[in-house]
Amino acid sequence: MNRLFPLLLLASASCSAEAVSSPQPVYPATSKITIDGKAQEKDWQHADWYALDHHIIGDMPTSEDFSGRYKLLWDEDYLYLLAEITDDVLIDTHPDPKDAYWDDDCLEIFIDEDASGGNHLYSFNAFAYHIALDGNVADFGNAQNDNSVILLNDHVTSKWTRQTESPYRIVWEVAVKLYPDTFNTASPGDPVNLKANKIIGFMLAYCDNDGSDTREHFIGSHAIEPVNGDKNRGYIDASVFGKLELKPKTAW
Ligand SMILES: [Ca+2]
Ligand SMILES: [Ca+2]
Ligand SMILES: [Ca+2]
Ligand SMILES: [Ca+2]
Repeated sequence: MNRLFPLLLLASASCSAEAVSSPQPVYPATSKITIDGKAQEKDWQHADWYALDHHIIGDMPTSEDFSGRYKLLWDEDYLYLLAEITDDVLIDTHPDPKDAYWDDDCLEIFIDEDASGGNHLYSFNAFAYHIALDGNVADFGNAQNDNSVILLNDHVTSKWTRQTESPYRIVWEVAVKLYPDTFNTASPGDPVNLKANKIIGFMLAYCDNDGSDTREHFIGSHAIEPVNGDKNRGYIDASVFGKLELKPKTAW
């Protein structure tokens, strides 16, 4: 066989539209990840950065106003996220964690455990975990109205640290349990055990407010095709998420 053939195949694949939507590889942690808002684990040092730079709502901020990037790892029990966020003003003006949580600064992690895509607004086909600065985790429940916000604090463990001077560089470390679409609040069931080669629907975003009535910027990890000019589709439609592929054990 021509030794160049696999290379040529690879080159042509990298030019195809399919390659653009290739899953992001996520490598397993080789030792315990401690959720302390510090990226001191050697696995974090090895993992690749991904940009958080796709516009969803508002204008594009300057890098001091908001900028962000993230890394991912996994083990049997958790998907781990390390987000490095720069934000000039940190605010949480809605003390009720179920009230307009998207208009406070918050990190939003979208998870579709089976990468099915599709509507998840009032179902658990996928989750939109809004992690507030105080650590509360809010999402819509499965009642068909806007008052169905529930807290899912036991799905997500998080801790952040920051620099003392603005613009603050925040290191936000998160462990997420992945629940299947059979989850419901009456009988939650168990989160799935993660395994190599699993494909997961995933997107990350940051809601940045620095003192306005509503959030000033909403910036995400993946480009979203607008529907009637609206790119804020992640909380409704899991089909706009990207995909992750959990990779087998590595020695880095
Ligand atoms: Ca840590
Ligand atoms: Ca800001
Ligand atoms: Ca799903
Ligand atoms: Ca802010």
